Amino acid sequence: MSIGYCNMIQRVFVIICLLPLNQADLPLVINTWHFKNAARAAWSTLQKGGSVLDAVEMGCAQCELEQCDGSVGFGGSPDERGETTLDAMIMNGDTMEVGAVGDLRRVKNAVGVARAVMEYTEHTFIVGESATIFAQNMGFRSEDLSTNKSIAIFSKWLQQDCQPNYRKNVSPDPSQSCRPYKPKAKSWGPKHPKGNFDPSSHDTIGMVVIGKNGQVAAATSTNGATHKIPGRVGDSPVAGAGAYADSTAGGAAATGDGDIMMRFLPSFLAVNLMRNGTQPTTACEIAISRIKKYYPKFFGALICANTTGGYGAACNKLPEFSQFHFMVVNPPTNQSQLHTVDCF
Ligand code: SD4
Repeated sequence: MSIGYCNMIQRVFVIICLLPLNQADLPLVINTWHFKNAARAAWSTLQKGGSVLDAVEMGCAQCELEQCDGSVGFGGSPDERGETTLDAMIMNGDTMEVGAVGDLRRVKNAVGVARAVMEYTEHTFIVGESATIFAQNMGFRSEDLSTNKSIAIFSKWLQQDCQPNYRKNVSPDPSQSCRPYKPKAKSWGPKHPKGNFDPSSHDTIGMVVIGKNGQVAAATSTNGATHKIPGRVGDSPVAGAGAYADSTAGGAAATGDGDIMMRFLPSFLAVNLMRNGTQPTTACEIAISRIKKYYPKFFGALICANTTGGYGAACNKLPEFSQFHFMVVNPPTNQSQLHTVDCF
């Protein structure tokens, strides 16, 4: 064998050794917060031969059933009228199809309805009462989403003069009084008020699943912001904001103050950065930094994963939010593991 030939073999060997461990690190399930059973549900769906779409749907549906942290599913985040309404989306990174519902009423399985929008219509996003009618027609059960807990949260809020709320520049003074409100003529308040999102009580599930061959799906489900104005839809069901999936790059999902975050499409931005080779953690950090520049006190976090099984997360540091937890399942352990990232 000539020396040249040996060198070539050596080089090929080195190159093979340096390649990312694609197959070894995939499939991958990653989701926001400590929602372990959601990660498990997605993983077991994959193990049973389900697609990445089935996995993200089942993962988020698990949280809807469990009412994860009271922020997902029925019986949480009553609005100004005391009603719980749901937002959810699902995205297929192979076909770039999206199904989403916003302000969904009286149907518990919001991510299931989002999937139905994707599978049974040419639309992307259906909202409000019409989304409920669509869901009923598709065979979803219609039921009251209120619970004793959501009724108690609402009553307490009424007793404390509707504090906190999301109104501004209205009279009577929304920081002291309930509605009805009217627009205030002059002397509007600060441009970027702190916001009413309480990090301790807002935990949307956002999930990304990467299949063995790098297929990407993403989904979200939430009951949104507590005491929101009726009809308010957050970032979670908006493609590119709440989540994004692209099988040529990766997936991302957000949690936090959706009213602010949706203005920056952080999930889209992070996926686009990963497409250009940026590592997942850095992609998440850049997307968070973009928002931070305008809203330094916003509450939010992002999870990112690429098609070779790399993953990461980032969050905006606040006095009451210094670390963000997320779940990961991948080989070789096949176990759901809690990860923690320090916010910056
Ligand atoms: C929303 N982003 O409706 C959701 C809420 C959330 O962690 O994620 N909380 O704005």
